[in-house]
Amino acid sequence: MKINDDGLSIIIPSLNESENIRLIISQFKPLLKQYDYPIEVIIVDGPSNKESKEILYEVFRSIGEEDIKLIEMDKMKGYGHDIIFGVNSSKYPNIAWTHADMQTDIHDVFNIFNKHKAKLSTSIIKGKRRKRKLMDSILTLGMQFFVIMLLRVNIQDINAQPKIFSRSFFIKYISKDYPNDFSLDLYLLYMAKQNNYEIIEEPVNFNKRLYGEAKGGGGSIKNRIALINRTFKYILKLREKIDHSKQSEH
Ligand SMILES: Nc1nc2c(ncn2[C@@H]2O[C@H](COP(=O)(O)OP(=O)(O)OP(=O)(O)O)[C@@H](O)[C@H]2O)c(=O)[nH]1
Ligand SMILES: [Mg+2]
Repeated sequence: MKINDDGLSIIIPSLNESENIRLIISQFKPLLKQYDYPIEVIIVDGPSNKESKEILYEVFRSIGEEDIKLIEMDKMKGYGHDIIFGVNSSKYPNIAWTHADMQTDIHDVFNIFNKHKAKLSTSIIKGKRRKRKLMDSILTLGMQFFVIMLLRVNIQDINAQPKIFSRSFFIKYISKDYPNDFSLDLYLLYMAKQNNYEIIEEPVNFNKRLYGEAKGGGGSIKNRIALINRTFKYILKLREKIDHSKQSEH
């Protein structure tokens, strides 16, 4: 049936997002029935702190919406692990992930999907953040440089949200071997490039975090250094994997 070919599963990882959860759910709710395709939203919550869990339960008690689901992780397994767990629990042929930090406008997920959904059999779609702080843009460009030098692919603004892709791409290239941490976004885009998928970028605004704390590369200098360190290690690991597979081809 045509309508189900367009269905969209949206996975949202969250960890200690406190009031952001209330905001994100209240923004999603009116949008779920607004389009002519089915939508499900899956929040995958890590072992969040007490304050965040209380808000989460309060929101879900009064949600009255079966298309918004909650999955809770009892242990800290990582951003990548939790997103993939959410994807594996989802049902529609098109998949998106975005963040619960309210820095990416959730309308972007739908606007971008609506505009490009016909191209998902050969493309991955992602946001590209505009109007960022100079320091953040430099960090992003630095990462892009290392990726070009070491992996020989040009991927821009790796951590911009949302990411949108088909389930067939996920099953073929992502589901079997993925990083459990914040490198998942890089892995997704790298696998797209490696397998000749086009990466389509759409400009998105990137807002300031109002609640909760950054766990990835944003916020403090310490976070940024940790992100550079982690990403660099992961790029080297990916490179080793490529060298290894090239050797075994010969
Ligand atoms: N389920 C789950 N969610 C996570 C985990 N780590 C981070 N998140 C969520 O993943 C998203 C991205 O994390 P952020 O803390 O915003 O990291 P970031 O975007 O690199 O940092 P900023 O640029 O400051 O926002 C947010 O929605 C987090 O709540 C985790 O281990 N498990
Ligand atoms: Mg964030």
